[in-house]
Amino acid sequence: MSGNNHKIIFTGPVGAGKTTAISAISDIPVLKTDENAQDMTKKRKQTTTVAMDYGLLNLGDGERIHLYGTPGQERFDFMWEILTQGGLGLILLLDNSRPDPFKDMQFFVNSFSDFISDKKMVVGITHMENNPAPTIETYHHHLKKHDIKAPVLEVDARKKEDIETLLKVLLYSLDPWLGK
Ligand SMILES: Nc1nc2c(ncn2[C@@H]2O[C@H](COP(=O)(O)OP(=O)(O)OP(=O)(O)O)[C@@H](O)[C@H]2O)c(=O)[nH]1
Ligand SMILES: [Mg+2]
Repeated sequence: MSGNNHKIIFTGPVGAGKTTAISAISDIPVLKTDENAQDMTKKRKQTTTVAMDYGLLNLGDGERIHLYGTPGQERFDFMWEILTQGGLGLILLLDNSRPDPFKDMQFFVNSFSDFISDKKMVVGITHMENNPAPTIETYHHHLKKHDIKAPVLEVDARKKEDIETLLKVLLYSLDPWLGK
């Protein structure tokens, strides 16, 4: 993408809130590819993304942010590389209520390591209001241990202002003019 069009990718495990977050901030009805969830996923929620989400955010002055969400399930990981092409930055959402969110973080950081190595990433931790542990500081610690520089914020994917803040932090780290 070029000019005034920018592409941001949301990724993370099942139920972290990727589809919800894109829906919270998109200026257009989100293109979703949710299907009824089966087996393990169904225990957590009814539907799951099988290909991608797409939303659009107009920043004004003709600047447009194209928002792409990946499926969380590993069996759809063939979409991950396709969806990152031409992207400027990555928003990694992690669900603090999952059994081992650090393992999730490690898994996604590894899966997107090529992208992260020359692009920016921010991390949003969801479901914290009911699951205060692990803390944001512990996430910082883990990232530092792996020599990864990325801001970590508590967010609720259902709250527009939370996702706007997360996106702003990412855009600001990419280009202070975009993050204004
Ligand atoms: N309590 C709580 N619920 C949240 C929070 N963030 C998101 N949710 C809910 O968690 C669920 C997330 O579902 P999705 O948005 O479908 O998750 P996803 O990451 O797109 O999942 P897949 O497409 O299956 O990979 C929704 O029911 C949201 O309303 C949060 O911070 N707290
Ligand atoms: Mg989804």
